[in-house]
Amino acid sequence: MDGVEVGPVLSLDMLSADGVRDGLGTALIGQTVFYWRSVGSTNEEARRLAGRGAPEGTLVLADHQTAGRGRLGRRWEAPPGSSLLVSVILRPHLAAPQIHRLTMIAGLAMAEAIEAETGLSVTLKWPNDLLIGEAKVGGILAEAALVGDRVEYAVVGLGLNVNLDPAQLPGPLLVTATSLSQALGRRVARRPLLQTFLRALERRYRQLQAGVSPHQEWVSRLAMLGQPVVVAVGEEVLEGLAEGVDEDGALLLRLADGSLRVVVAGDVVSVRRRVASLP
Ligand code: BT5
Repeated sequence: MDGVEVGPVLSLDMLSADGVRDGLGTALIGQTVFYWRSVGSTNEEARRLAGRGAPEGTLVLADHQTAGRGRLGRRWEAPPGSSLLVSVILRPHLAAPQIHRLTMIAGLAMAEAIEAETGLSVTLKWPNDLLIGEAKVGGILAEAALVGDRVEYAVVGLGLNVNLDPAQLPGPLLVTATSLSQALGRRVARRPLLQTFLRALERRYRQLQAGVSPHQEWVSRLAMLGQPVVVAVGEEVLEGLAEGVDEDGALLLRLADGSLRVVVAGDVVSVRRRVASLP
């Protein structure tokens, strides 16, 4: 036979608007799907669509981004076809400071989906990373348009390294990043994983809208609580004990002078290992 045989794994890996809707079984998330082979940023597209009145639950999906974004203007890197690059438009009943709850439910939903589809264990790293072991496998970027103190709409973007070798990523990410295929030693079909994620996200979003807080479950998945950490907050570098996180996702950091610092946004740059002293 000439040509490349499209085996079951390969065809389930292919993304399309119809393919994602097929057998999805949600009532809200993914009822409207926009798919691009290549786009600037799915979050940018979702914001544009939301501003023009796109319905809640609209999903924006791409196989490649030319300007994929992380927080604070950072880049999200993904070779074409290697990843899940998705953004969901939501119109939650939340006050502005509660927006991080969307990052919590997206992280929990994706962790649950990865575990169900692959058996891999996933932890979450404050404020918005998904980890396998100590390496970053995915990240979440939740953005909101505000009217006063209320969220008019939110876009929850998620990038997940599915089938990639971290050596394909720029320099330093070789050591800090991983992918599902690297952790498993085999490729993973993206479509079933995406559908499982969307179902989990819908369930968790409905609970959130009904007033159920994801905080406790999020805390139980966080990688570094109770440990000494180094946190970058803009130009400032803070060292302390990661004592907890509050309901809105801020990190509670106990500093060396005994005071408690509430860190609303920042990055944990390292987790200090305790070195057991020798007798
Ligand atoms: C994030 O930001 O981790 C959120 C990433 C969200 C990306 C999705 S993709 C779909 C949607 N559309 C978008 O335009 N964005 C969202 P942050 O915590 O700021 O982390 C960014 C940092 O992660 C970068 O500065 C790199 O160090 C690292 N990084 C970039 N690409 C990576 C990758 N593929 N795997 C692991 N780490 C990566």
